[in-house]
Amino acid sequence: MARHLITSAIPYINGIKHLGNLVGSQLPADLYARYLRGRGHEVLFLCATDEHGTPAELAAAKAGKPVREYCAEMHAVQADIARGFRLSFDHFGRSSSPQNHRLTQHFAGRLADADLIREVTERQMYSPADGRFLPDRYIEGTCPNCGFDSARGDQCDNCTKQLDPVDLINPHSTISGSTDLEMRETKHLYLRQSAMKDQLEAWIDSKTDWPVLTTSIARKWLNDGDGLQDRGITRDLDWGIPVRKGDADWPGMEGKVFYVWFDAPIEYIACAQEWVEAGKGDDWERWWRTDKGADDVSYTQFMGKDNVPFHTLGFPATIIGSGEPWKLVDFIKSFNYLNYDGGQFSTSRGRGVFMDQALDILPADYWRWWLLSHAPESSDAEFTWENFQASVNKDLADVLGNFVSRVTKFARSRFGEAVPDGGAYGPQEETLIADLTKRIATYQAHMDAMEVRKSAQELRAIWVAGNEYLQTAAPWAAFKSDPDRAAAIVRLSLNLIRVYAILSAPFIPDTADTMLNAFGSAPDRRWPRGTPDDFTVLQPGDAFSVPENLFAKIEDSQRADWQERFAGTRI
Ligand code: B3M
Ligand code: ZN
Repeated sequence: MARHLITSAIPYINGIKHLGNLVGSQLPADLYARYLRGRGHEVLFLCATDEHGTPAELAAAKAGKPVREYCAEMHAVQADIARGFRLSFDHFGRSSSPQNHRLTQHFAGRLADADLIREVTERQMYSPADGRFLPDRYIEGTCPNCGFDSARGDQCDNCTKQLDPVDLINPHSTISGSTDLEMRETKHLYLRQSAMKDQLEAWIDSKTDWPVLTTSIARKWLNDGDGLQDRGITRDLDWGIPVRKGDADWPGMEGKVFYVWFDAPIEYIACAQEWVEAGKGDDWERWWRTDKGADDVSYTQFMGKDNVPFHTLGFPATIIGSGEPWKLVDFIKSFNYLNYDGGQFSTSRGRGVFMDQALDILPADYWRWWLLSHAPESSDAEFTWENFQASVNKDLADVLGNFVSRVTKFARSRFGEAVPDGGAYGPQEETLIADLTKRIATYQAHMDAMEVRKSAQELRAIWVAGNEYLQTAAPWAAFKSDPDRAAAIVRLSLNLIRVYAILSAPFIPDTADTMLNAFGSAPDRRWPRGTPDDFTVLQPGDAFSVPENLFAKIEDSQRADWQERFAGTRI
């Protein structure tokens, strides 16, 4: 038994996530967490909402709510949807928690003491009417390139040109509308990542087993142009973690907050503290402090590829730079993008299927299966309704659902609702068991390596093996001439349902529960190895019931209906 710390990239608070977000971090992290728990390991699986930054402030303003209230509400909404998808977080925290405030300020203090932070004086737009410096996105004006009249300070949405607020013609504050803007000097903090380049590079070089997608992105940032750049870690916003040096004020930094990407990864640690505070655990340090036992922990992070630089360089710079014995990540599993029906999923444009909408139309397991079995691992992947319908109908309904239904219904009709006896298993069963022993070992190897698609393929092959066995053994035919033989086949097949339930639970947890519940309230959930003893767990005489149909097929009319409903943009 080992200890595994698992974190998923923490989703932004500003709105409900789409299926592309889900499959890029939270869902595969959940798959891995459930698998490791199933194997009997000790797991701490953490996620949270990422609540700071301009997007949170803007979304709250759009919703007409104070940002604190907006974040609390959206956190509850996201937590509820996460439960709906059966994401089995041990804690779903908040980056705005007091724990994260303290810890972020603590790290900043340590980095300053280690001379890894420098103060930079910059000239920035100041709005006397608003009484504050304005971040780029809070300034709008006419684009000097195309003449579009509401270009943002950082970019023109019309011609996509990257802009600087000073480039804008007739700039104004989006808060007050004031055009009385002036350039003033202000100070910001920069994390001296450049001073840590060699250390970070050596660390990345030591990760020879990491996916190329992860290390190539890190190396690009380490060696692009002038090499690793120092990074601004403060912003002029109201909402965020106030800039302090540990417990002390930071002269000149009054009214500023830390940049969201500085405090968000620190929430991984703070979240473990929140977990303890919530009474769900009693010791967070044994997960996070290498001087308190975390040396034995294997730590895996899950994220989309756009998050990789912050996790391979930014956060490690914070951890290493602190000079304290914090746990560093052992493995980063990153994902490409999932596209939607010929284009991109887009939160800002409301394009695609969002998590709440998905659950409105079908149970979580349908989505979990499709998304995981099509995870964008080696390249970007695409969701189409045709493909979704085909996978659900073939894999779930025809293969797994059909097996369970045929076995239990046949068993009940011939032998009643108890496992029949029928004596010893024969050569057909031995062949099947030998095949399953191999396949389960392969499945485990893929799961251990977090090869999500390959794991799904092998699991499906394991389901197929059962169907093929049933087809050849043909208990309905045997029943006429040799009822004992039919009973033995049924006994094996009922045991196989239990084995399938446990193996499939990481992918389709609700269905797995339904399958296991067919055998009473407390069936043995020990992870199977596919050896003969797995097929004697359910004994002759043990009661079972016929579960309800596990999966309903998606009809062409439903598919067409959804295709149309989700063709446009979310309002
Ligand atoms: N919230 C970006 C994202 O959701 C960001 C991840 C933070 S992980 C510390 O893709
Ligand atoms: Zn423009």
